[in-house]
Amino acid sequence: FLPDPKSVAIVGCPFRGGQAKLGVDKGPIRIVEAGLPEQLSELGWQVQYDGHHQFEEIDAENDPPIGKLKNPRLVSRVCKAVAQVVGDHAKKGQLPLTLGGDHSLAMGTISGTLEKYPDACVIWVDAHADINTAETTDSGNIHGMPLSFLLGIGPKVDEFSWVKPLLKPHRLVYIGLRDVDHGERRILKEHGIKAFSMHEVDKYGIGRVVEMALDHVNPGRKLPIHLSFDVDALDPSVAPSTGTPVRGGLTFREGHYICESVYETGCLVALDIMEVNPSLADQESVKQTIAVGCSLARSALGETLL
Ligand code: 5AB
Ligand code: MN
Ligand code: MN
Ligand code: MN
Repeated sequence: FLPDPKSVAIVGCPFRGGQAKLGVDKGPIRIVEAGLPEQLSELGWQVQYDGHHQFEEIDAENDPPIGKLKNPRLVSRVCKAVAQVVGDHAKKGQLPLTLGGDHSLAMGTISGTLEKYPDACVIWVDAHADINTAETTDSGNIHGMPLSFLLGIGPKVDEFSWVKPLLKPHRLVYIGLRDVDHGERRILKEHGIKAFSMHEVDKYGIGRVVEMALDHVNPGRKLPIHLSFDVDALDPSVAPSTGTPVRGGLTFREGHYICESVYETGCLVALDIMEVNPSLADQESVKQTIAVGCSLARSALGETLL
């Protein structure tokens, strides 16, 4: 899908409005400081990095909840801007690599991808399903909801009417789930959305799981792939610095294996590395989590083991 020479555009998104914890907005800054742009050039990619995305400030007083949704105007405005930037890079034949920031941003990144590639499929690697609706959410945190908007599930929220419900349930697959809310379970069942939880990873091994996941969303390996990777899919011993860690996650190798396998399909057109929060945990853990964010991105962009 991408013209030669391959070109990646790093979209740094220092944003935390989709959840309550401070610090996740520092994730992209630390990942770039750790040398990701240079590492990707070394892999042979042309790298465009124009600094981090600047988001206009909306202060909390001007952004009261809409129903249960917190910071709705801020999240909506930021995601809309991200959709534009990601879509523009994709249209230029570049692979947008978005660094989060919290996972509400994926409402923007996937909207941007679908603008250029309407038949793209989404591989969502996460401990959580991020598919709550305005009705089912308990927390009101929009980072737990982006997929419901992209799929057009749940009550319409005017503020988010710009999000086109272009994602079809059979074009979405999960890997790594282990903390799914009740309402979310019902939605997954009702819409027949395929999910490989940690139970399936244990049962079949990551090799079979990735193969089955790809067979489901991309049977002939002919469709473009958007890979959205929440680092909390990894076990907290591997990626400790994240806002909503859940034990029993993917090993270091399992996470990288997913990225390597997606690269091998030759179909990857967009990548998100989300939810790295350098303000959580001790300095050693922070360094480790940032390094994992970088190495996941390198694996998805073709760093080979041999
Ligand atoms: B993340 C929870 N389901 O809706 C909610 O980190 C957690 O982007 C969402 O996966 C976690 O608040 C969102 C309880
Ligand atoms: Mn998560
Ligand atoms: Mn997530
Ligand atoms: Mn999280």
